[in-house]
Amino acid sequence: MRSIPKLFGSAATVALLAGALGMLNPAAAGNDAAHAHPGAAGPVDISRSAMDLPAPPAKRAPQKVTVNLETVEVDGKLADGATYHYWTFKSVDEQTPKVPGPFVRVRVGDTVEVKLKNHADSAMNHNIDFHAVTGPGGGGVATVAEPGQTKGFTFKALNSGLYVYHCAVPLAAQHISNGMYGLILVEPEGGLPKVDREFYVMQGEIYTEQAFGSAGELTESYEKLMAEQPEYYVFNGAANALTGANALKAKVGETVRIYFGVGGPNKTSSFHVIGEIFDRLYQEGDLSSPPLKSVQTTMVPAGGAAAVEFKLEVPGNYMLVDHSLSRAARGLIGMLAVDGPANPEVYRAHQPPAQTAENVH
Ligand SMILES: [Cu+2]
Repeated sequence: MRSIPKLFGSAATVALLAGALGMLNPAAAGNDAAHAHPGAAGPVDISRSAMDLPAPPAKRAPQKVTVNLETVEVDGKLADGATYHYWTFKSVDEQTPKVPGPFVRVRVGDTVEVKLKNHADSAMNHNIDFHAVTGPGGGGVATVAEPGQTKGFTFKALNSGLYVYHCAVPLAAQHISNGMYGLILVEPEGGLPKVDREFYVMQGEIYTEQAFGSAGELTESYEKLMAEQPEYYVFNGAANALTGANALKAKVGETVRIYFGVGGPNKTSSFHVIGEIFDRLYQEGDLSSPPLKSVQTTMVPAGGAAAVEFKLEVPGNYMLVDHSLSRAARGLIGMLAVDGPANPEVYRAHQPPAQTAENVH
């Protein structure tokens, strides 16, 4: 059994030794065979695109759906010049593991067959707990898989809603902070209202021994995890991942929906989009009740989710934040870039905008 919490794998030990000997550099770390996923050359781009989610299903009766997932431990890019050893969920047909795990989309009444393979090269046991499941451990009890094993279970999606899934093998907080979380959407009967664009964003915390901004191969800190003092806060797995070329993109006149979840493991998010108002908010991921209207900021607990919708009237860059804003300086910032004609009736500046960081991404 490998269920005993293990905070420092052999690879991390090698890195610590190398660091102590002054040998550590990112290129060397990337070539360490103990770290690399088979076929991966060096640290992978770990951040999942916010646009990477399945299209809404056609209106249909409940049916049987299969969800095929694999757990993979892999070196990924945490920040510019910094890597981290992530633990992840990936779809079996995805080439590269990403954080968060794949967006799973079913409808209420579906019977869902879950298969979870733990990659043979894993050091740890892993499992999966879907908050959409009615049953022991949300499926976690049935899916504890040793490296190389495949486990599974079948559940009926009784409740619509937007739900978190995560690994729950002890120490669950460690598995989650290392990247083992995602969202499952259980569509209500008849589906959700049509929007022009949908996005998938999740918030997480990473507890590194090294201070925020350090270069090289960063390693996890048990003490900081227990003290709930992360060095990094991340949207979609990596610091500042959803900015620049990886920003969310839309056009003036479009309606957008953001599926937002908090993997955590520990912190509640005060989710806010600077310069926008949530026209409709599906609070707590509840898709059965009428949405709230005209909301500025919504609290999303660790292990919780919300969906927000708004129409884009004015072009520009809109920042996604947790309004506990110290976290923005620790990597927790995203951007929605909106193109299109100016709309001076709704918004106009009296002078040209200053070239601040927000305006020049
Ligand atoms: Cu795990």
